[in-house]
Amino acid sequence: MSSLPILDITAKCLEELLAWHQVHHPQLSAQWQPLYELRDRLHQSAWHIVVLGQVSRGKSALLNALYGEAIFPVGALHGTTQWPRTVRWHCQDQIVDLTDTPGLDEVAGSNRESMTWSAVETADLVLFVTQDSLTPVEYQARDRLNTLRIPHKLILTKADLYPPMAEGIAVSSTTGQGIPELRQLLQQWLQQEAPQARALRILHQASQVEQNLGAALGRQDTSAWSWLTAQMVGSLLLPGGFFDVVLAIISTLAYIRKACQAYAVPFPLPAFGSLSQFVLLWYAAIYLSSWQGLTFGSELWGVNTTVVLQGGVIFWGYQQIRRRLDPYLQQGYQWGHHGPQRLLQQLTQTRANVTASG
Ligand SMILES: Nc1nc2c(ncn2[C@@H]2O[C@H](COP(=O)(O)OP(=O)(O)OP(=O)(O)O)[C@@H](O)[C@H]2O)c(=O)[nH]1
Ligand SMILES: [Mg+2]
Repeated sequence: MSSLPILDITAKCLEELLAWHQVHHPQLSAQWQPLYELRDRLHQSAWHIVVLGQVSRGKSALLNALYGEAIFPVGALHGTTQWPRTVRWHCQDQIVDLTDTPGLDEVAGSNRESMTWSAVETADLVLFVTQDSLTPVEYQARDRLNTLRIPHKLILTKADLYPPMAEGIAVSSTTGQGIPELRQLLQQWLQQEAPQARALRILHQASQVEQNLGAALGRQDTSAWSWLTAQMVGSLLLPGGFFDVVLAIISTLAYIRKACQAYAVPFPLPAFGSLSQFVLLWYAAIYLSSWQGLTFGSELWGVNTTVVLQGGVIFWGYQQIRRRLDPYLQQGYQWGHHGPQRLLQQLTQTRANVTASG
């Protein structure tokens, strides 16, 4: 892997991806526009730390304790914080945007909860605040953080009132217990882990954008039906099995080429070898299905059985080709040298190696 700083490598990956989409997928720009926002987030100089938790857990009081001043309103009543608010904080030599958020479980607070999750979406680190044990709502929120791959630290507030849990960092905003240690821990995390965490998180989001785009490309590519129809009609008109197979070869190659163009992956695909085994068998089936001796006489209840059999074989073949082709198209598109998935895989692997050797 290159020695460029990790955020620069990631930014380069997104730049290449954007350039690629501008050329190949201008018609689907709405799908890949979010990549611009992700690229801009990579370059932000301030780290974004967001507090998350149920109402009255002491989220605002915790941020005040970290900041060293009472800047966020604190209150005994549920729902003191009603919308996210961000304050710039200097954690020694690191610049941080600290965001306070409304609680997760407010009565009739779904709007506030969605504001909270929007803030969390752009976080580099989440301080997940609880007290003495996790409630079902908190388990759900933690699962969601894990699914979104958002780095988080479990903070047990009100340590002056509650016994500590087995996991988590115990602090008290009232007595100041554990606050200097938490500041120290955050500073260390920002210095050592934040760049990689941001890069991985943004690549994960970028690969989701890519997946949605891949699905949109798949929906847009309806060329299989036109080639299928062309081949069916051609087979009806052409005299025998040999010509049917020639027609099948032409139409499948044209169809696969068209699908590759739609996904902007190279043709022929590297996976063409394994697909070709199926296609060869299918050509044989088309040839045999045109052979009168295989069918039960040429007419059954007034219907030409050769036509029905051959039509069925062609239809089935197209379905199978599409089924076999889709993963390769998606994979080639997703994991190609422009793909964030590939970089994500490399970075995760590098991290695993570093952890193993350390
Ligand atoms: N004893 C003790 N009380 C605390 C501590 N932290 C917060 N509190 C109290 O807990 C109550 C809620 O604190 P907040 O910081 O407003 O809680 P919040 O999670 O921001 O609440 P919402 O904004 O309503 O979601 C207030 O009465 C605080 O004084 C603590 O460490 N120890
Ligand atoms: Mg609050």
